[in-house]
Amino acid sequence: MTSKTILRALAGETQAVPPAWLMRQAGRYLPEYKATRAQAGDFLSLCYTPDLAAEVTLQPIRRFGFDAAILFADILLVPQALGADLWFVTGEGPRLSTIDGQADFDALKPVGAIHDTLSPVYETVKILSRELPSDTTLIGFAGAPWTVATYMIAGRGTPDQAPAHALRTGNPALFDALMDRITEATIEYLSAQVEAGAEVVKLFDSWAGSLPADAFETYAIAPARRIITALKDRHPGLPVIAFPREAGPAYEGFAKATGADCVALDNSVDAAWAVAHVQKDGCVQGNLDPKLMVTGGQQLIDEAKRIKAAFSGGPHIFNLGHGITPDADPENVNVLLEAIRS
Ligand code: 1CP
Repeated sequence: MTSKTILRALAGETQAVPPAWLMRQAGRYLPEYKATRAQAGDFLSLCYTPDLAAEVTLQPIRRFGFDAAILFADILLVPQALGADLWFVTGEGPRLSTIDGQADFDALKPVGAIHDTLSPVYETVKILSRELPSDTTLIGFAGAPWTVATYMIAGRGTPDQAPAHALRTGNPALFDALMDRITEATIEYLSAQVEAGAEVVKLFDSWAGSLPADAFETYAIAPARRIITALKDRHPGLPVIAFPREAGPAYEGFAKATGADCVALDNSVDAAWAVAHVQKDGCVQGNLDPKLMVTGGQQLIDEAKRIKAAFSGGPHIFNLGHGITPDADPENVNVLLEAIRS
């Protein structure tokens, strides 16, 4: 049996102390991240410079001793590799060229071309698999097709994903062709990460919750199933974490329907409900409110202990319900880890 506690949880083992990592654990709440980012010049240069991307991935491991490291990259590198223009506006977020009609889709590159852009990411994975401590699990990741499509269609983050919904219902043939292209690219991208040394992969479907019930199967479940099936065919035994954020009642059955080994829960999900309806099928990850990493104090300790206790009867990976925010206090990470490890 492996000494890697994350792999043990993903294999279905119940552990007295759940292994822990945090979404966005490499990020702007850490002064050392800001320093390395400044050295890189901008966010995309950081993503595409393997030594620096590996450095920021390792920073939270050195500082806090998390049980997993997540590759430093972004879900929007795949659209860029497919030919979309991508840039980041400081203080605002990502901007991309949009997909408005057939001509924009026809201008995208074929799936086989993605490695030309993404090969530095695989180099980062190789560095990390050499340099990580032997008990730290390396997680690779990609965005799920629906979430990636929302950014490609709108050209930016949107509160309600309205442009993607308009294309989905107004021009389903074009929308489905785009979903297909992203799905196939995601399979090749994650497969290359695994070949480079990623031990687990995670699919981030951050906007799954905006899909109406009658579209959830087609655009959240089916693409995840296709990706997970293809990856497990090529890499037997590869553990996969799926994060259909804000899926609500559709969290139930998601692991079985997609083949995921673990479902990550956002912080709107009630733990008692999740134990009965999600953890019954296997490992769950989550789901502390990221705001507590800002406010800290006894409330952070109590909530961490409550979540640990709630999921203690089955396989559990401790995490937040969404990414840690730039205003979080790094000292609260120590408080959190002490609360769940003591
Ligand atoms: O200024 C900066 O330094 C950029 C902030 C930042 C960071 C640290 C962005 C821009 N991306 C990242 C890294 C990142 N993104 C990781 C690295 C590993 C880690 O977790 O430590 C990961 C896994 C992601 C995933 C990601 N990017 C998601 C899915 C998860 C989620 O948060 O819902 C999404 C939606 C993105 C797009 C994106 N990239 C960056 C921003 C600010 C956004 C959100 C944009 C928006 O919707 O407005």
